[in-house]
Amino acid sequence: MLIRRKPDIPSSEITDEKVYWNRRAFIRAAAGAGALALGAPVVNRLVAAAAGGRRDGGGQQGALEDKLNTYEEITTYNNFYEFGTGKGDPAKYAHTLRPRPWTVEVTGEVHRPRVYDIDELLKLFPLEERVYRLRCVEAWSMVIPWEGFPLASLLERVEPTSHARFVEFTTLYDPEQMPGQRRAVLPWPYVEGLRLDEAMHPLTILAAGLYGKVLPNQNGAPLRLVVPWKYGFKSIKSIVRIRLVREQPRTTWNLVAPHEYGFYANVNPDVDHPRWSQKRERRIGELFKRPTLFLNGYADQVAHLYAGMDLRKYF
Ligand SMILES: Nc1nc2c(c(=O)[nH]1)N[C@H]1C(S)=C(S)[C@@H](COP(=O)(O)O)O[C@H]1N2
Ligand SMILES: [Mo]
Repeated sequence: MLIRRKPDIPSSEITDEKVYWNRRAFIRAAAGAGALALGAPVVNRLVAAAAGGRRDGGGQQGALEDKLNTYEEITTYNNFYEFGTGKGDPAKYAHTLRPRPWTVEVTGEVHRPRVYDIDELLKLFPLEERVYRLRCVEAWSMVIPWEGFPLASLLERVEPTSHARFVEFTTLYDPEQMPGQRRAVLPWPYVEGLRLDEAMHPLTILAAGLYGKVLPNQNGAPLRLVVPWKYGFKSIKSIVRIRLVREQPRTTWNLVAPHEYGFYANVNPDVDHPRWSQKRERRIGELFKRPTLFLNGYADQVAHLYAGMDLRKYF
């Protein structure tokens, strides 16, 4: 079972997040702004089952038991180097990003390449809520209620050719909107990639909102990738191009430090980062570190994608 429907989360988990429950208001507001989910009568509450509460997986815990991080935590502590390298920088500086108007080009090895206006795109695919863990390679983590749709829905629509084997993603390049790009801290624009089967997996989503609100700039507005079993850096933000390709694409962090950041970047407590351990993580908001779960707790759903691969070599 890939995705578990969870109708009720105890309100004690989210008492300070009243707006989160105001689903109808969210949809109305989004429709009014022409921003999100027109034609989506219901936003489904879907929760990734993870290795959820199973007693066999060596004490693995699922996202179902995990407490959500607060809206404040999720939107004020993260990485988005286009706005600076500090964890507080995106929240401080991302106001210069203009997420409308915005286009997303879907191109490459596809039969129906297209440039989508973001609002047009969001009318095509109803948003669902997905509660996913995010595990940063720097050994901190959060639990985030995203609003998004499966990347597979978009890819199916453009009809990949038989040559398509990988998907390349590109972030906006515009130093005026993204002042961090004026400094060569990373090669710009930020790029990422997935194998086609990873991209087509139902856990892989494009997110346009969180906590029932339109995605804040600092979290990758207007559209960003979320791949919950991989380190956070795979989840590229503010996407302008999705290209299906024959060869494994280059990825920003792999270009910068290939011995530290691989193409796969699967969350793996057994493969340490050369400069620190990946065995444990600090859940933002918690005092004590907790053990990191293989594939971030999503092994039941995605381990088959890596059957027979040496995950120390393909890290
Ligand atoms: N374009 C772009 N996307 C990016 C990054 C970035 O610097 N630029 N940082 C990545 C990293 S390292 C992490 S951990 C996540 C963190 O952001 P989130 O908490 O909003 O998911 O975004 C990822 N996506
Ligand atoms: Mo990260």
